[in-house]
Amino acid sequence: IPFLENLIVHPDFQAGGITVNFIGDNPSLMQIKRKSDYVTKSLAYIGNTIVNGNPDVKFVLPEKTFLTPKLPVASSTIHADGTKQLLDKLKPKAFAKWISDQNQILYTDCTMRDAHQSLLATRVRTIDMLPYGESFTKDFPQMFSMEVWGGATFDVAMRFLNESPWDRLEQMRKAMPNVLLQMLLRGSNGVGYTAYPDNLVEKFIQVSAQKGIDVFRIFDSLNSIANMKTSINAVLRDTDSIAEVCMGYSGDILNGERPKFNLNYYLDLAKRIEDTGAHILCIKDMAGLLKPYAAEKLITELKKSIAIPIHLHTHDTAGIQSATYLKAVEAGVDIIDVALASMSGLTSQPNFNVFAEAIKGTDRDAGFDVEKLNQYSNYWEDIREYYYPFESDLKSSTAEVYKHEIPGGQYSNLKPQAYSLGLESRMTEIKQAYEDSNSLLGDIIKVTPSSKVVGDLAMFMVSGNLSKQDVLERGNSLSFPDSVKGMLKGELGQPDGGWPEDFQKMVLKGDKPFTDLPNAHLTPIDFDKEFEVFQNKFSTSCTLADFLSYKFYPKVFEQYFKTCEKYGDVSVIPSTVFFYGLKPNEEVIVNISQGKSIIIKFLYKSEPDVHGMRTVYFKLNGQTKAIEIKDES
Ligand code: 3PY
Ligand code: ZN
Repeated sequence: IPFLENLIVHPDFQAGGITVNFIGDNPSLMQIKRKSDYVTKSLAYIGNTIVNGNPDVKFVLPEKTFLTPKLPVASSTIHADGTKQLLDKLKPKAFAKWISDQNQILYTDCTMRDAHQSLLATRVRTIDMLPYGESFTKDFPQMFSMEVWGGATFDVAMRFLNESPWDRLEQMRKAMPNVLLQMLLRGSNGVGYTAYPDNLVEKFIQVSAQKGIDVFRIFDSLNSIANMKTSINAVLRDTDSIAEVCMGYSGDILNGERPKFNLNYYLDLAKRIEDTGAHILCIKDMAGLLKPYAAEKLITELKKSIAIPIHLHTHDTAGIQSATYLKAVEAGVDIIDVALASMSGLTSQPNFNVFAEAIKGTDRDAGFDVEKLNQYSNYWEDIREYYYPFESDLKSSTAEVYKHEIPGGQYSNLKPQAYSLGLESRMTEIKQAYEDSNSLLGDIIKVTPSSKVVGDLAMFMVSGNLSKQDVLERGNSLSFPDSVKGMLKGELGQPDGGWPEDFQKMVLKGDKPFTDLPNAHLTPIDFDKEFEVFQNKFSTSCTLADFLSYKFYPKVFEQYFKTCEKYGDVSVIPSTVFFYGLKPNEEVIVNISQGKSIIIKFLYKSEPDVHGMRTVYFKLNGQTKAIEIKDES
C-alpha cells in the first residue's frame, strides 16, 4: 500500500490521534511517495545524461559555460487587461473591427514559436519560455498576441524534448492571462505533415481553444481554400477564438517574369479568404520574399478590396524585411510579426526592438519602451546559449533566397537533413536543386508540408547527381521519393492550375491521381471507441488531448509515453542539465512542483563493470544516493 510507510511515521498517527477522515485530510501521505518516485526518475534521467549524453545533442563543447539568464523586474506585479480581455468582451467579429478602427501598429511576438523554430530547430523548452512570457506580458499588455504553439513545436516537444505540447499550452495560458495566444495550424494537415480526417482536425481545434488558443492562424501548403475550409468553419462554429486565414506569398508581384503569383492572384485569393468568414487575413511570407515596394503595393491594393484587418508575417533571410515592414506600415497593415532582438534576423522574424524604436514619434508608434525590450532580449541572449548545438550556421543574410525560395523554418533544417544523407558539402547544389524541383513541380507555394516535398526531391536529385534535364529525360525509369509520389497523387490537394501532367505521369507511373479533397478517402475517427482502445493501450490517466497527440504522431507519442514512464516529467529539469548533464560537484535545483524543489549534486561516476554498468553518485538534499546506469558507449 503506497501510503503505509508515510502513515506509520506521521506524528498524529503515532500519537494515536487519527480520525476516520485522516487519509482524506492528509493528501501528503500519498504525495510523499509520488515525490520519491519522481526523484528516482529524475535521477535516472540525469544519471543517464551524465553517462550517455542526450541523444539529441550531436556535439558538446566540454569547456562551454553558461550565464544565468536574468529577467528584468516587471514594471507591474499584475497582468493588466489586454487583448485577451478585449476579445472575451467583444467576441471575434467586433474585435476584428476594433483592430481596423485603431491606428497603432500592433505586434505579435514570435520568439516562442517561429523564431526558435527557424533559428534553433524548434528546440526551446517550456521551462525557458514561461518566466519570459509571464513577465513580458506584465510589462507589455499592449501586445496583440504571443505566438506560442503549433507549426513544428507540437511534434518537436514530444519527439526531442519529452514534453507534452498540451501542458506547455496550459502553462502558457496561466503565465499570460492577458494577451492573445496564437498558434499556427496547417489546415487539413493540422499539426502534422499529411491530411487527416475532418473530425480529428475539428476536435483538435476545439480542445486547443479550450486550453488557451485565441488566434488560429490557418494556412494551406498550396494556398487551397478547400483544404482550409474545415478548420476555418470549426474555429467559427465551435470556438470564440479568431480565425486568421493565410495566403502564402511566393514569387514577386513586381517581377513580370514570374507571372504565376501576380497581384491579381493575391487580390482574388484575399477576397475569397474574406468570404470564408475569416476575421483576419494573414500574408504569410514564409521565405521572406515580399520585398519592400511589393509590400507597399500589395497592402495598398488589399486595403482597397477587403475590409478585414491584415496581419503580415515574414522571415528576415534576405536582411531587408524591416524595410518591408516600414512600407507595409505606411500602407496601412494592421499587425506585424516580430521576434525579440537576440532571437531575430536571418531565417527568423525581423527585430522587434529595432523596429519599435525606429518608428518612435510616428503616428503609428505604439510606445514600446526599448530599454525594457533590450533587457528581455538580454535574457534570450543567455537562454540561446543553452541551445548552441541546434544553431544553424547561417552567418549572413542572403539574396539567394529570392532564387531558391526556401522557407525560413526549413532553411535551418536543410543542413542537418543534408548531413544525415552525407550531402553536407553540397549545399550549393541542394539550393539549386530546390529551385529546379519547384520548377519541375510547376512552381508551387512552398510551405510545410509542400516545402518538405520540394526539399525531398532536391535531396533525391543531388544524391543521384541528377540535373533538372536528367530528371526530365530519365524520369520514367527513376523511382521518386514517396513524398513526391504522394503529393503528385493528390495527397496534399491541388495547386492552382493543377500539376504538370508530364512530370506527374513520370512520377506516378500508371498510378491514378485523384483531384478531390486529400482527406476525402480517410475514415472519420470514432472517438468513443478509439479513445477507449487508446487508454487501454497506454493508461487510463491519458487524456483526450493525449489521444489527439497520438493520432497525429502515433510513434512519437508511444516513445514519449515510454520516456515519461521511465524518467517522469523531465520538463522541469533545467535546460543545461537536460542537454548536457552535470559535471562532478556541480549541483542543480529542480522545482518539481509549485513551491517544492530538490537540490541534486553530482558527485562522481564509477568505471563500468563487466556488464557495462556504472554507478553514479549524487547528493540529494544532503543525502548520498547511488544509481546504476548502463554505459551505452
Ligand atoms: C510550419 O508549418 O511549421 C511553419 O512554420 C510554416 O511556415
Ligand atoms: Zn514563419
